[in-house]
Amino acid sequence: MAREHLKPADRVSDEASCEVIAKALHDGVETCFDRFDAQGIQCKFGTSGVCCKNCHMGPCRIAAKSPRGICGADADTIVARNFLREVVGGCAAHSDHARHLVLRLKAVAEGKGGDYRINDPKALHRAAAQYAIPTVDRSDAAIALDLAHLCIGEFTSQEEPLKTLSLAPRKRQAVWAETGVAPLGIDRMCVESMHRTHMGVDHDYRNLLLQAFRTSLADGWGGARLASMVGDILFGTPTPVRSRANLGVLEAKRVNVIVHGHEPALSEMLAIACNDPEVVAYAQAAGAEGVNLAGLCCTANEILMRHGIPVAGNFHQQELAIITGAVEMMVVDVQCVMPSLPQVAAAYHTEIVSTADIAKTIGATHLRFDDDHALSSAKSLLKRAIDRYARRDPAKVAIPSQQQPLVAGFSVEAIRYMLGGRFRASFRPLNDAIIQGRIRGVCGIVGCNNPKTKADSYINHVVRELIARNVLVLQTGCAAQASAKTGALTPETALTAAGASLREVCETVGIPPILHMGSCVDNGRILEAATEIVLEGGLGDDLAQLPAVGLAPEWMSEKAVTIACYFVASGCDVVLGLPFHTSGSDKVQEFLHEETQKLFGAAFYDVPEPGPAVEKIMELIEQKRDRLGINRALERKLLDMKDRREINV
Ligand code: SF4
Ligand code: MSK
Repeated sequence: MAREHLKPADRVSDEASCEVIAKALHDGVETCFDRFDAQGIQCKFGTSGVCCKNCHMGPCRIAAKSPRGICGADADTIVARNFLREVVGGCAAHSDHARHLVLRLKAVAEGKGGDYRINDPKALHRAAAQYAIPTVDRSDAAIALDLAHLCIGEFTSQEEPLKTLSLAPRKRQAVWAETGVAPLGIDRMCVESMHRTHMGVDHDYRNLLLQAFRTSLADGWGGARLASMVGDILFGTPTPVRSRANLGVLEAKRVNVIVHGHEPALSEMLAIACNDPEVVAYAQAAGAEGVNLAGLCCTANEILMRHGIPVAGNFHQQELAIITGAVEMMVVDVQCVMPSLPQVAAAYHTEIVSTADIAKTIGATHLRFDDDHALSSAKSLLKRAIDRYARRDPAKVAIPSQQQPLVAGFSVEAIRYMLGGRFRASFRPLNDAIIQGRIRGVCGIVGCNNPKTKADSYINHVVRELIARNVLVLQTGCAAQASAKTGALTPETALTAAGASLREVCETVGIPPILHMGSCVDNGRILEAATEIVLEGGLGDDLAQLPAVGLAPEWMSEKAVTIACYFVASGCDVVLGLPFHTSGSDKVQEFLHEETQKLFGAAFYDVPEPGPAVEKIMELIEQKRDRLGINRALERKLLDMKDRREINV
C-alpha cells in the first residue's frame, strides 16, 4: 500500500495523535509523516551503511560492480567507519549535556551559580563516597568543587581510563581491560574516533568496531552517568511522583508553554517560575487562569521525574502539540528537536524559542538563556508566552481530551528505598524475587519513535506481554512516555495486567511493574540498578550473568546506537526493533551479532516484530536463569499442597 493512503491510525497508536494528524490535514500543515512519505523508498546504500563521503574523491558507494571506494576501502571498512561515527554522535550528545551540568556544578561550588544551588546534599555525599572524595569537616561547596574537577577530568583525561568505570562490578572492569575497550577521557575518545574514521587511517573493521564499543562506554559509564549524577545533586534525586501524559494535558483556559529537548537547567527554573505569584497575576491580567507548563521528549522526563510536570507527548508528537492550536510557546534546548517546528508554528500563534547557543533554528526566536539570572530569565519567558495568549485563535483550537495518570520518578535510590524501606534500603527483595522465579528477569525498554513504524505500537505490545510474563520493566525516554499514554505507568492499572507472581512482589514491596527511570541520558541509571543487583549477591558476579535484556523498539537517534552499544559492552543483550545501518557488511554483522557474545557476553538481535521480540527476550532471560542455576528454585516453588502430599513433604 502506498504510504500516502495510510490512515492516522496506521501511523500512531494513541487516539489523541490520530485526531491531531487529521487536524493537520484539515489545516494544511505538513508533519514528519508527510515528509516521510515524500522521501519515498529510502536509499539502500544508506540503509546498508555502504555509502562513504569521508573524503572529496567520493562520495563512493559499494555495489557488486564497484566493491571498493576510490581509495580502496571495502564494505567492511566503510560500514564500520559509519557505525563508529554514529556512536561518536551519540556519545558527544549525552556527554556535552553532562558537561553543561558539570560546569554548572562548578559554578555553584565557586559561589557563581546564580539561582542554582545544591538541591540534594545527600546526592552530593553519595557521589563523593563513590569517588573517595573526603567529606569530613568540609563544606558542601568544597566537596562539590572537588567533584566538579573530578568530573571535568573524566572529559579531559588523556592517559588514564575513566574513574567512573570503577563503579562497575570488578569482573566487568576486567572484561573491558582484557578486550581493550576501557575508555580514556570522553573528549579524547570522540576526537580519536573521528581521527580514526578520517580518510586513510583505520581500515580494520574489527579495530573500528572495538573503538565504537570503547566510545560507547565513555558515554554509558562516563557522560550519561555523570549527567544523571550531577543533575540529581543540582535539582534533586527523583522520587515517585504522580502526573499525567498525552496531549490532553494542554489546557483551554491557561497559557500553554511546552519545554522540549533534553537539558533540565532552564526547564527547572520554568517549573519554579510558572507558579510565581507575579507570573500568575500577569496571566490572569491577560484573561487566562494561569500558566500550564508541560513537557515533550526528554526535557519532559527531567521535570516530570523531579516536579511531576505533565507530559504533552513523546518524539512523534512535537509537531502535533503545536497543531492543537493551544500552545503559546515551545521552548526548545538541545537534541530531538525537529527543525520543522517554526514552519508548523507559522500556521498558528505559537512562538518557538530556542535557548541554547549551540542549537538555533531558522524561524525560531533565539533568546539566550541567562545562567546568571536564571529565575528572572524564566519569568520573562513566561510573560512573553502570556503576551501571545490574546493571539490564540479559538477557531483553530482543538485539544484532544485524552490523558492518562502515571507514576514516574524511579531513580536507583528510590527503588532501593521502596524495596527495603528507609532503615534497610536494599535491592535484596528484588534479588530474592528473581532467584525464586517470582520475577523472571528485567527488561530495560528505551528509545524513541520512528515514522518507519506505527508510533508506540511495538513498545506497548512488548510491555504488556512482558509484565504478563512476570518480567519487571524499566523504561526511559520516549518509550516510557508511550507506556504512560496507555495508563500502564500506574500501579493500579498495571497491576491488573501483571502476571500473578510479579503482581505479588509489586504489592508486597509497593512498586509498580513498570518503572519510569527518566530521560534517555538516564539509561546510565539502568546500568546502575543492574550493578546494584550484582553487588547485592546471589545472581552471579558480573552484569552479563543477570537475567536482564535491553530493548530499543522504535529507536531513531545516534544516541540510541551508542546506548545499545554500551549495554552490550556492559554484558546486557539488546533486541533492536529496527536494525542498524550495517547490513552491507557480513563481517560487521557477524561481529555485532555474534562475536560480541564471546567478547562481552552479550550481543544484538534484530527482531522487527513485537511478538517474536517478546519470545526472544524470554528466551534470553531463561538462558541466563538456566546458567545461574536458579530455574531449579522455581520448580520447587511451584509445588502446591497436593504435590507436596504426593511426594510426602
Ligand atoms: Fe570514497 Fe574512500 Fe573517500 Fe570514502 S574515503 S569517499 S570510500 S575515496
Ligand atoms: S528524546 S533520543 S526521541 S528517547 Fe530523549 Fe526521545 Fe529518543 Fe530523543
